Amino acid sequence: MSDLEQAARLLARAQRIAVLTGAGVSAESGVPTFRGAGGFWGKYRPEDLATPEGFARDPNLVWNWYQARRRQLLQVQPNPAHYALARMERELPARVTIITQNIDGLHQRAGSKNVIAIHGDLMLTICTSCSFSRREEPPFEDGVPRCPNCGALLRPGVVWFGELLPERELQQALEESHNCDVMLVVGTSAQVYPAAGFPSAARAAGAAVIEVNPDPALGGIARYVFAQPAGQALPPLVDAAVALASGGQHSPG
Ligand code: BJW
Ligand code: ZN
Repeated sequence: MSDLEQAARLLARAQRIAVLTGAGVSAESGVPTFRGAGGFWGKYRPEDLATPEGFARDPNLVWNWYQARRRQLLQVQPNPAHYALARMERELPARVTIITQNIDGLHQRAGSKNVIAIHGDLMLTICTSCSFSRREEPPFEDGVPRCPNCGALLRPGVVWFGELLPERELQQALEESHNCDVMLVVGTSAQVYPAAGFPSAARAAGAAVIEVNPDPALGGIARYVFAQPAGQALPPLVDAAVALASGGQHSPG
C-alpha cells in the first residue's frame, strides 16, 4: 500500500483528528510565510514588528505593517488545501479540529467550523490598556489608532513573541493534541513554541503524526511525510480518506 493509502486509512478510521497548520497552508493563496524564501523575516526583523517592545518603540511602523497585511488579505482567497481540510471536517466520521497558528481567517472562509486560532486574528484590534476590542472593516488606513474608551494605544489582536497565548485556546489546543488519534501537521516550520511542541505531545500520547510540507520540519516524529505543497497533497489525501470512510464497510481488506 502506498503512503497515501496508508495515511488515508488512518484518517478514515480515526475518531479524533487534530490538524495543526502554519503559514505554509496559506502560501498558495499568496500570503507570505515568515521563514524561508520570500518570508517576512528575510526582509524585516521580528523584534521590530512582532514583539511588545518593538511596538512600544515604534507603534507607527508596526501598525503600518499590519494595515498593509490587512489590505493584502482582502485580495486573497482560500486555496485547495483550506477547502480539503473543510471537506475533511464535513465528510469524515472523525471529529476534526484545526489548531491554526495563522491569523488570516482563511480556514473559516473555506468552511471549517471547528477552528482554534492560537495566535489571534489579523482583523481584530484590541486596547493596550482596557478590555476594548473591535473587528475591523476596510479601508485600512495608516496611523496609530487610540482607544475610544480610555484613550490608550490600540494594537492588533495577535500574539507577539514573549506574550502568552490566549488561555482558553491554548488549553483547547493542548487537550486536542493529547487526545487525538491522528495529528495532521501542515505548513509549519515548527520553530515557534508552544505550537512547535504539539506534534511531539500528540505522538507521545499515542497519535500517529502525518506531515505535509515541501520542506519537512518534524524529523522522526512523523509516521508519514508528504513533501509537497499542501494544495497538491491534501485534496487527494482527503479524497482517499473520504472514499475509504464511506465505502469502507464494503471493501474486502
Ligand atoms: C508550505 C508551503 C506549501 C511553504 N504547503 N507548506 C521554548 C523554547 C524556546 C523558546 C520559547 C519556548 N517557549 C516560548 C518561547 C519563546 C517564543 C519562541 O517560540 N521562540 C522561538 C522562535 C525560539 N514563543 C513565544 O514567545 C510565544 N509565547 C509564549 O510561549 O509565551 C510564554 C513564554 C513567553 C516568553 C518566554 C517563555 C514563555 C508566542 C509566539 C507568538 C508567535 N507570533 C507570530 C506572529 C503572529 C502575528 C503575526 O502574524 O504577525 O506567529 S511569529 C510567526 O511564527 C507567526 C506564526 O504563527 C509563527 C509560526 O510560523 P509558521 O506558521 O511555522 O511559519 P514559517 O514561515 O516559520 O514556516 C512556514 C512553513 O511552511 C515552512 O516549513 C515551509 O516549508 C512551509 N511551506 N510553502 C505546505 N505550499
Ligand atoms: Zn482602552
